[in-house]
Amino acid sequence: MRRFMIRAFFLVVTIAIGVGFVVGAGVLLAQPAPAVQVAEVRGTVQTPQGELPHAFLKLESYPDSMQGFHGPDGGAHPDWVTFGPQTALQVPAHSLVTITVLQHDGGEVITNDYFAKVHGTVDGVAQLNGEPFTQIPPDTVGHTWTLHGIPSPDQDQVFVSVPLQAANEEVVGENGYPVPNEVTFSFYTGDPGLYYWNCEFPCGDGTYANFGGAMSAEGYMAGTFTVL
Ligand SMILES: [Cu+2]
Repeated sequence: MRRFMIRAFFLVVTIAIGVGFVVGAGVLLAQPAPAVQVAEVRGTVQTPQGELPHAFLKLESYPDSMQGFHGPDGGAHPDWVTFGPQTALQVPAHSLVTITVLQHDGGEVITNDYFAKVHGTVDGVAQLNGEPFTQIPPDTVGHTWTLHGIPSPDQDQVFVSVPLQAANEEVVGENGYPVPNEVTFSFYTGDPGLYYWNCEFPCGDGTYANFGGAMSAEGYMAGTFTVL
């Protein structure tokens, strides 16, 4: 009888562990995209600062939140403009970072044409569909990708800003959104620190001259930039 009890005990434990594995695997597989996009390092690159790791990030910007980053039903704000798939970004310290943005949204006149110009990138240029540029007409800005610090004596100051040319809304792609403009730019990171990025085009709701809503919401037009 005792032997039977022991066997029964181990059988129950074995089944419990098995069920735990299946449930655990199911939970893992059901997870949405990771909350943080960690830059993919592809080798090193020779720079004036020496040989540095070359890290890549890929983002997209959309005129609404229905493309899947916020769930199939668009999440809490289906009509908000958004970046994705993540807005929390992580890159290595002392590296060359290259960001590519697929810009699927239309655009209008930007409030301050300073943000129609490229700032803080390698050689002060960015690429628009493969062509180098330093500025775009201020009335054709879709969004901007603008990285900045907060005043702090404890970390390097960083400022990078690149205008993302408005997509032609007359030319619609397979996913129902305008065919994107591909904007690519590179910049160097320094010591570790926590920075923030956002869009400087007034694409949010009416609060604060269209700088409300999505404009001030992490996960939409704003995010973190962790240098590790
Ligand atoms: Cu924007």
